[in-house]
Amino acid sequence: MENTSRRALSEREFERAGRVIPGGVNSPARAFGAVGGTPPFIARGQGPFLFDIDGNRYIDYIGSWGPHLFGHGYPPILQAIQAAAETGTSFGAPTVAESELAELIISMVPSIEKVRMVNSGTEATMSAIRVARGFTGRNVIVKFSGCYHGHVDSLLVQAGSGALTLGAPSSPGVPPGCTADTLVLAYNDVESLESAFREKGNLIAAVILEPVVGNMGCVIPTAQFLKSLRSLCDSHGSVLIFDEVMTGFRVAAGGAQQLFGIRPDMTTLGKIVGAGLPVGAYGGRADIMNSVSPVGKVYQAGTLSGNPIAMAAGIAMLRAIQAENPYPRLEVLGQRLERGFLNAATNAGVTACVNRVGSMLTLFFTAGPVKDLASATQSDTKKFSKWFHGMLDRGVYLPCSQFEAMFVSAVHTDEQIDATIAAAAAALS
Ligand code: KE4
Repeated sequence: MENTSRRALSEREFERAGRVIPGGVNSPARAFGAVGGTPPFIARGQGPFLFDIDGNRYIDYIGSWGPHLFGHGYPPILQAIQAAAETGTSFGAPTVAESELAELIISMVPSIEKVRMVNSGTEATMSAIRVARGFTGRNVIVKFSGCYHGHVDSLLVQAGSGALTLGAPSSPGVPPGCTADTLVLAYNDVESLESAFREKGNLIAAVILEPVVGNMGCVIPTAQFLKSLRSLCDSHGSVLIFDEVMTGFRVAAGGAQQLFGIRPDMTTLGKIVGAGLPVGAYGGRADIMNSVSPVGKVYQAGTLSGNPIAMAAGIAMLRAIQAENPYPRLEVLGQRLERGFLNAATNAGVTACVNRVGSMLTLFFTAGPVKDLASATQSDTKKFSKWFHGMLDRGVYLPCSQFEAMFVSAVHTDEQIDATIAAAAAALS
């Protein structure tokens, strides 16, 4: 088993970074805030591995927080990026590649009839909400506690005091007016959803959710919850938005909507659709998407949207998915890991449960079941942090928070899964 506890260069670089970048990171999720210690500074990725600047090798279960379905440096994607870079980096004018990626997305996600590229998942959800509000002429947005949709002002909100009280900002810098029309409900809580629609149905522009949650750890929707979402949005003329930034092309070629057989009105995408380059996308019913400028009046724009290099990466990724159909393999690997983690926890006498959909999973340090934020936050985060560092020191790189999902790639091998399970057993004992 690797010993990767020596990270002197990363410690030095973390100090240096902290002098010029807030917290030394360009996204707080990477700062190890929830687990303490110093994040390894990465020199390169290759297949299922990350290598840090101290020369340590890790089996990677973050995959850049989701994008790397085929691991790091997957040749067809790398070649596509290199070839695109030869022709230029950005033109600010339409290119054929943008239509190619749009056509691929539409062919794989049938609920999407038209799609607009942006540069991140946040941009995708921010735009989708604006379009839903513009299309319906309504203001209220329903979201669920524990779901994260990027740092959109109107979605940085904590639940209002009463179940049906509109939200208050959860971050400084977000004026109360931005969240005054956001209603936060509990995930999987059909009753509160029904009463929200009874009370405010004619004001609700859209409901947005992660159709498999990654951002409170992996949490799976009940069939009844999904069914109620679809029927209540139908009966009240509200837009159902599936935020598939994480689940899109991850849990199935057609995302969670294909897995569960629920057709949303709009879908947001990110991560895998850009193969690790900055791509987000939002799309859905043509009648809704035709309200977007320049066809309609809802304004949305972006200098680098549809960037040719990012499009080439996304096209190569989706073509690889179509050619390789990685999902049966991802299911087998995910199952092995789930079983191995549960056996290791049982043998160590540690209370834990696992939620998993395909290659997306979370080991929660609680008996469970974990079905919403209240049950997820029952987890022992001290035990998680100790396990996280035990795994990192044994060469296994997990998401640095109990409330994140980990990802297996199609290029992880049985041997790496077994080494991960052995490390888990050692780190839990
Ligand atoms: P980005 O703006 O980070 O590309 O996407 C925002 C977003 C939207 N929707 C879902 C379901 C998401 O999971 C995300 C971003 N996910 C986090 C990890 N849970 C990104 C990690 C980070 O913020 O650095």
